[in-house]
Amino acid sequence: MKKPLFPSMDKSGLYNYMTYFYHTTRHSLLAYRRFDEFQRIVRGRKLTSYFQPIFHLQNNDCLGFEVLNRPPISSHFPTTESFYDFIGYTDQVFAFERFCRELSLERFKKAAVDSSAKDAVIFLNVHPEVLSDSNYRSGETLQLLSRFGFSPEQIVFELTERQAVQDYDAFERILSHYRSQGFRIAIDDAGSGYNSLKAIVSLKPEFIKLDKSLIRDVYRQPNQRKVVKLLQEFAEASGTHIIAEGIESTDEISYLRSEGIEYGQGYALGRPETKLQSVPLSLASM
Ligand SMILES: [Ca+2]
Repeated sequence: MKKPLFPSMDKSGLYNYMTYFYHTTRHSLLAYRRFDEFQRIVRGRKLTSYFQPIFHLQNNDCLGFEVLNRPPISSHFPTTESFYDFIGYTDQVFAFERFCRELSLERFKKAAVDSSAKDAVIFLNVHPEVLSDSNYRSGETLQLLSRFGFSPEQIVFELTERQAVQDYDAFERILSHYRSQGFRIAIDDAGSGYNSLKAIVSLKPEFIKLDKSLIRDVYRQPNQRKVVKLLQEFAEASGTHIIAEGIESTDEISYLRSEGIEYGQGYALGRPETKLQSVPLSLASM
């Protein structure tokens, strides 16, 4: 009797195929369920908008608020990061950003009622590619602002280096268009990698937000102190404002104040809240 060339082939081939089929089906099903959950969150406007204050470290004035939109925690999205990572893999990035822009402004307006904060600067996180989207360039954001009674001078777009810009010359031209309308730009997470430094030099932002990894225990970390000093000198020479992010202790506040760092944001000053907090938590007691 003729023996099969590879006796185990048939059996393991079928097994491998079934395993592959099982995993891809399960994966697709999971992706479908997550997409369904994502749509449910958007349609039901189930994101919560938080406002984290940014203060002048020298005189305690509130400069403005960064808006953070967070989804409800669920088994499909156990963290905010997992929710935003998922959107990045879908074709919904632009539509979702547009939705968030509107949600952020609407809720800020609501939160600012009966508050002196209605003229505060509003920091919005945006995907660099969204700014290149023709809908935005044709004035959709301006229409949105006038609907809620805000001016472009109140808006700062925060660009993170996590979504790196490819063509800086082209992007700089897009930013010029926004600047001519009064909008300003912040480079987020600055000092956390090479791209943020390139963005700072190429895009000439109005604000540089120093990454929390530079700020953590900065007063006792000589290398971090040097980088902060360097960025501070660069900012002063180029007319840019510095915002130290992720400030969590009074020692960090004291050090940054003594070094003349202009603005600060972090838990030690104010947590992200659904209400507007325009007095710093710990600066007032110092
Ligand atoms: Ca940010």
